[in-house]
Amino acid sequence: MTVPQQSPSSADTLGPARELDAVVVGAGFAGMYMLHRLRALGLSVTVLEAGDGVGGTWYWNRYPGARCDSESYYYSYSFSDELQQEWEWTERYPGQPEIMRYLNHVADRFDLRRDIRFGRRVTEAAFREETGRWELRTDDGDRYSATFFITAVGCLSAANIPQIAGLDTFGGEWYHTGRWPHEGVDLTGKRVGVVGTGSTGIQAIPVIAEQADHLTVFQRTPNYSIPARNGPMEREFQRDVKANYDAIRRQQRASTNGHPFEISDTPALSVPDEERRAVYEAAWERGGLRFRAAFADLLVDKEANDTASEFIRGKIRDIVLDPETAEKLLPRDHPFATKRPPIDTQYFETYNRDNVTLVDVRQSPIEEVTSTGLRTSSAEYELDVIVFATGFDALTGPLLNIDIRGVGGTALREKWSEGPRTYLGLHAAGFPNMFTITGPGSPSVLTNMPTSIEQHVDWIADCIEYLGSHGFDRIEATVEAEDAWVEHVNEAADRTLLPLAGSSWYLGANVPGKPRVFMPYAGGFATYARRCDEVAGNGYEGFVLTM
Ligand code: N01
Repeated sequence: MTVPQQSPSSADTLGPARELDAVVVGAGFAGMYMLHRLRALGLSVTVLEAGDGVGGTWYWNRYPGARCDSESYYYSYSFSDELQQEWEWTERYPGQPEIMRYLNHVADRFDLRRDIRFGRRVTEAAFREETGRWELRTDDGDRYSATFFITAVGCLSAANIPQIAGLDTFGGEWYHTGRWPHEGVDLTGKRVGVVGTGSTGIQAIPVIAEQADHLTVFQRTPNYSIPARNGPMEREFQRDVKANYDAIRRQQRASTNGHPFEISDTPALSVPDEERRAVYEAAWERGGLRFRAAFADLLVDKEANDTASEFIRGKIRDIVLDPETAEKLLPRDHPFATKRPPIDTQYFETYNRDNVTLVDVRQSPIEEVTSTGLRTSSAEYELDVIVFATGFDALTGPLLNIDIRGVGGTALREKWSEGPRTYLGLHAAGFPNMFTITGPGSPSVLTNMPTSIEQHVDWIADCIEYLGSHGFDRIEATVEAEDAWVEHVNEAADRTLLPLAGSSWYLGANVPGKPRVFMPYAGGFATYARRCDEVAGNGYEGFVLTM
C-alpha cells in the first residue's frame, strides 16, 4: 500500500493530496470487490465512502421490511469459494440486517477496512491533462490524486424526495426509505402515510401496517407484485447449493439476468389457455422474480405479456376483499415487468386490514404537506409520520451528484445533459482512466447485481493489469465506439416491451426534468459479457491506449 505523501504540485491551503494508483468511490458490493482485486495487482488503492460503514445501498436502506428480491445463495460474491462455502444464509431472501452481516464479514475476512475512508463524500473529480491523473475532493476537504478513478456508487443511491409544497412546515416526522435512521423509527400507535408503491413501498407497507395505528397509502401508479414466498433456508438445500456452486455460478453467468434459472422457451400463446393458467399458478405458488421466466416472450410480445398481466390482476381481485380498493390496485398503464417487478409478503392482503386506507393520488393529486398531514385535491389526511418510498434518481443520479470533469474541463453533467452516453456502460469518452461499475448502458439493474458487479470489476481489473503490463498508462474510448454502443443500447431496449412503461425509473421518468432515455442495457447479461470479453480480446477495441 502506498503511504500517503505530499505531491509537489498539489500542496495548497487544503493540504496535500494523497497520491494513489486508484481511487474507488463507494464501499458496497462493487467497491469492496474492486478494492480486493486492485490490491491483488499490487496497486495502492483507497475507497472513499460517504457512509460510516460498508454496505452501500444496504447501509442506507434500513426501512421496515427491507429485503433483497434475489435469493440469498446467489445474491452473493462468487469470487472466493472459501467465502461461499463458509457463509450460512438463514432465509430464502436475505433481509437487510443479514446482508449487512455478510458484507461486514467480507470486509473483515479480506481485511478491506484499512483502505476504506468512511464518512467521506466525494464532491469533485477532475482529470488533469498535464499530469494525466484524476484529482478528487471530498466534502471534508480531503484531496486525492490517482491514475485510475473508479465509481462504485450504485445505481439506486441518490434518493428522490418529491418537491411537495409545505414539506418544511410539517409538524410531524418524515423520512425517505433510502435514508432511514439507523436507530430505527418507532411507528407504534402513529398515523403513518406512505407515499409510493414501488418495490420499497410494497415491502414496507405490510410491516408498517402492523406497527402503526393507521396507515394511509398514497398510490400514484398501481403495481404488479408477485408473492416472494420467503422462508427459512433449508439445511439440505444449502448443502446442495454448496456442493453445486460451480454449476450455479456458471448458469448465472450464462443467463440473461444473472439468476440461476432458465427462462422457458415456450411462447405464452402457443399453449391452450388452461395449460398457460396452470403454468402461471405454479409460478405464483413458487413465488419470486422467476415468475417473469414462466414463458419465453413475456418481455417481447405484448399479447403474451397481456396474459401474465391479466393473471396478476385476477389474483389482486381475489385477494383484496373490497372491490373498490381492488379496482384501484389494478395496474393497467404498463405491461407486467416493464417496470422492475416487486415481490412481496402479504402486500395485497394488507389492504384487507381495518387500519389501512388506500388513496389514489393519480385521481386526486397531492397538493401540499400541511403542518398536520397531507392534502390531496379532494381530502386532507392527518399524519404523525410521512414515509417517502419514492425511489431514486437512478443510474445517472449517483454519478452526476459528483462534479466530474474530463478532458478540457468538460463536465459529465454537460456530456449527459440529453441522457447518458457510455461505451459498454463502463466508460465515457473524454474521461480517460475513469471506469463506472454497473454504469448506464450496462445490464446492471436488469440483472442480479452481484453477478454484474463481479463481471465489471473483473473486466476493469484485467484492463488495468493489461495497461500496466503493456506499458500504457492511459485508456479512453473513442467517440465512434461510444456512439455505436449508445445506438446498440437503444436498439436492444426497442426489441423489448421495456420502454412501454412510461413512468419507469429505467427511463428516468420518475424525476421531473430528467431526460427520458432507456438507461440499462437490455440485450442480456451473457451477450453483454461476451461483448466485453471480445473488446478486451481484441486489444481493447474501441479504446485508445497510450503511454
Ligand atoms: O422506487 P420506485 P423504489 N407523488 O421508483 C412513487 C430496487 N429495490 O424505491 O410509479 C406520488 O420503483 C412512484 O409512483 P410512479 C428495485 O430495483 C429492490 O420502490 O412514479 N408518488 C412509485 O410508486 C426497485 O425497482 C428491492 O407513478 C410518487 C414509487 O413512488 C428500485 O430499487 C427493494 C412521487 C417509487 O417507486 C426502486 O424501488 C426495494 C410523487 N411525487 C428497492 N414520486 C428488493 O430487492 C414517486 N412516487 C426487493
